[in-house]
Amino acid sequence: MDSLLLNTCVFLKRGTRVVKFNRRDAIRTTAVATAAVMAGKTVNGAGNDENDYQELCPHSFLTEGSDFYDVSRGNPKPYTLMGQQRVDAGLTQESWRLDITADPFVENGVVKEPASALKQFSKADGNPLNFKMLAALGETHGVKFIKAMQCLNIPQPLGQGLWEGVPLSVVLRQCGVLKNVRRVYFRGFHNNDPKQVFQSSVSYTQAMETPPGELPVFLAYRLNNQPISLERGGPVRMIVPWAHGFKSIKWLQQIFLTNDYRVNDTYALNNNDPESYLKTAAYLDKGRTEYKAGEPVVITGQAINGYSGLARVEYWVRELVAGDRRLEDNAPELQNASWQKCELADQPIWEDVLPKGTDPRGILGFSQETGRPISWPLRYGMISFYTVLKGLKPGRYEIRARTVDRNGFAQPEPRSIQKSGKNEIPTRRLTVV
Ligand SMILES: Nc1nc2c(c(=O)[nH]1)N[C@H]1C(S)=C(S)[C@@H](COP(=O)(O)O)O[C@H]1N2
Ligand SMILES: [Mo]
Repeated sequence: MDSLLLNTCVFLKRGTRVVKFNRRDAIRTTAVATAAVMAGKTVNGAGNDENDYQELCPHSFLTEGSDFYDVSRGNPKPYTLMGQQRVDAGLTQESWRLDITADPFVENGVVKEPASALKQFSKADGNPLNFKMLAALGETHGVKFIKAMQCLNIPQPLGQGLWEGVPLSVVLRQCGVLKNVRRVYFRGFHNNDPKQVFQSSVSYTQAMETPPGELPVFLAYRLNNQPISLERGGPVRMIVPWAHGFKSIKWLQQIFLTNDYRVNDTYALNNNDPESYLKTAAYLDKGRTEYKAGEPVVITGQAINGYSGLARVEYWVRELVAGDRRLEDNAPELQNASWQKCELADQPIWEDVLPKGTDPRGILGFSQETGRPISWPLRYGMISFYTVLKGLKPGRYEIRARTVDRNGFAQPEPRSIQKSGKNEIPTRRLTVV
């Protein structure tokens, strides 16, 4: 199995030797570890038995394209098209074409002047941008970085990839002088059906002026060092680093420059906040629901390092007694509970988790000198967390986890409104018998 599938934090100490597993091994090891734990042994190298290990981070660091949780509209979904239909839809590298056009839109009292671009690209005019042109820009201006994909509406990260492509600013510069452009829209292939259009946007400044140390919006054509599969939005997909998934438009075929400053992202029509940034939040893994007394209970999950950064992940064990109510996230019991710190996964051994031949010094967010990330966890990436509970008496329990961001806000705050990022406090229920 290829090195891509190596997990991040299954570096379980076996004496002084670090043992690494690929995912298939990890599944097997989980069984071994569970058996070890069931036998009442200790975990995480803290014990005196050198052969004990426990699976504390059951996630591969990079997610294979086919393993992402898929969130796709369209009927039929573009990736179900085969053969000639796929070519006709422009969904192969050879047939892919990109329009970049200016919107003539004006509206009395709202938008005074139409947007314009010195040069436009379009299929209609016989001069669209093609894959070769994009790849040529990538040779001199290419960027790559690691980003977690997370749907604003789903309480579980979709996956994390090493994305590679060309900054939107570089592509837009091919248009020469732009006038009256306040927003940049992108659309994918949607069966040529206006009702199916799913569009998203960034402001002109967000497209053109990446602050130092920040990550640019870009047109991606590689994922984990492979062409992006059609299922993952290839041949070319937009990636908006700081945003939830709905800004990262798949099957990209149109860029649309407009002077309409309003954020008319399709996602907003379902009451989602189109200007929300990736939310710092913890998501608990599912796990066993029953344990024997004396058996350690392993709690694992993943946290997104969102816009406001991640200070720590915490957990709270609530013992349930007869008559206990269901607690809302803002219940005083929760707010006054004694939250404890979870362990965060260490950095992986980069050469083991990156695709073969990837020089980490060339990844944005990594030092060009040392090849180590400038921050850990990675900006807009995710990190595994875990804790091992010991000595739980027989009873029923609820385990909760939450992040605390760099501003001191504990999840779900400051966004109690779930339409700006699904980040309720996750809860796992279990019984000790
Ligand atoms: N063209 C297009 N792009 C799209 C979507 C879509 O339905 N059509 N879904 C968006 C949403 S809501 C999310 S969360 C992400 C999901 O990306 P994934 O399927 O690669 O995990 O893609 C985004 N890009
Ligand atoms: Mo989404």
